[in-house]
Amino acid sequence: MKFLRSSFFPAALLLAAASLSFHTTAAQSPSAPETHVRVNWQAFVSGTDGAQRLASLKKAVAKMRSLDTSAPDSADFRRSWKYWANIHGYLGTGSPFGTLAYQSQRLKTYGLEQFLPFLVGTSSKPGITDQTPPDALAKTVWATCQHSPQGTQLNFFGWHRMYLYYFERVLRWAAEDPTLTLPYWDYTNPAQTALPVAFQDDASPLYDWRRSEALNEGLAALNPDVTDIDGPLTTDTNFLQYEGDIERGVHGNVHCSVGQTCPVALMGLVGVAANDPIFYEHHANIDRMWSCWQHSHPTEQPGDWQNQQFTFVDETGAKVTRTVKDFIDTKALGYVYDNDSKCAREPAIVVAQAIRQAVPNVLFSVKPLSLNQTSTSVDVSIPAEKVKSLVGAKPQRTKLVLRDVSSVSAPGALVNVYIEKKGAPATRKHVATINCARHAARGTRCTHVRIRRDSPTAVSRTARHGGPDDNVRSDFRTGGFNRKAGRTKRAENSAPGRDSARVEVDHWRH
Ligand SMILES: [Cu+2]
Repeated sequence: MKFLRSSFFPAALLLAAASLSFHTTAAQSPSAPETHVRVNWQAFVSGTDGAQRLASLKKAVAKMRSLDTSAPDSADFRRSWKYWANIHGYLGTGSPFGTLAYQSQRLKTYGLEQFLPFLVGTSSKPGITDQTPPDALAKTVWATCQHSPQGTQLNFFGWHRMYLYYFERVLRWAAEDPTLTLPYWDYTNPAQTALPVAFQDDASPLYDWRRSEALNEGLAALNPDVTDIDGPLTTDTNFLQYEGDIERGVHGNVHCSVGQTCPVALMGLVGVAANDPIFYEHHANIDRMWSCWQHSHPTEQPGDWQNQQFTFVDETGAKVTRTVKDFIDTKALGYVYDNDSKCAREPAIVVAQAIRQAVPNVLFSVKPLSLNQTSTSVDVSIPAEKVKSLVGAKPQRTKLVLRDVSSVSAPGALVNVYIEKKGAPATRKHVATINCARHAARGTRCTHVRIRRDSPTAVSRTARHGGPDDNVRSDFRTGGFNRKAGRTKRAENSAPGRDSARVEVDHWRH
């Protein structure tokens, strides 16, 4: 084995068990003309029509934004970006979310005044302003999003499904594209936790500057731990419990992670969150989680919550009042998700098996590795005989495990982990960004950061099937917060020589 080291740089703080997997995502086309398929973002922008789909979505968002200044009593205003954000929530004297002054004071009270610019704007960037519903219809539909009022029936899923349904119709109108279908950001897949690239382009209508800086620049990804829904999906016993767990768990985690923290505008503050285009791809994934539950609980009895009614506007600007009951079956609404049957990372039964055979065969391990550099590499050479002796007819998985990743660095530093086939830099793949900013205090120790490789990618194939060329390189790089002039050097407080990780390759048999 060999360690490659390059130039020096204070490294990381790490932690949090990141469990990464690659999924192959085939682009799907709608199977029946009358049913639209909401696909994950990667599938949406891939394939022969990917560029056209993305262009269509951008056109729709740009068009809706262009209507923000329409006459307040016009149908166009009711198809505007602002109007749709306001349906979810707005700030103003008539809003349950209070006024701009109220939310500003709240940030100060919480000691979060450094985030005030995201709310009130800067000298060059406009901030949120107080809104007044222009008419009776706006008074009825604005700020009606349903979020859990402590233990009662929520209709968090129901209201948001209706909201996306009508929003999608407005998108189609705005794009002049009847095939445009809202994609979802599948951050529940650990391989898709980065903010989709199209949202990082500051010239795009999909961009907003009021997001976590590192996420918005592609320097960090969501912590896959906070986007894992296996718990609720496999152990919750009824719909309302699941709905609450999703809302308070992954839903809130993503809002707070994208929007710096909570309650910080945009995404971190419910009352203004829907101003950010990523809101809709986030909520499409939340809506899919409802479909996942429905798929695995086909006989669950309906509850009273299904009789609740909500009012929206449609793509013509007309008022529509609908009952949640009519939004239970997405197929009847004209859409399905490309995946609502394999929503857990580890099906419950496999988890149970894994626990039973809890001890993996360790194929390879290295001594603790110091991470206090810009780039730290380690070659992983798995003996061919050892692999051969373990490979059976049953499916195999090889996991690269970073054990005991620990740090005394200040929060905010990031370490990116890559894997490549030895001698073939073109196969390099980013497999994780390790970031403990919100989850760890100084000196926190973190164990078992697992990077799972189980898909037929160039890199993992060799590891999966074994063989004499089963050599990969694991590569740790600091996040690069200092890339732009004037940027806070968040990594500068880390402690050279004291951050470390141990690399092992485990071979699991199921
Ligand atoms: Cu939300």
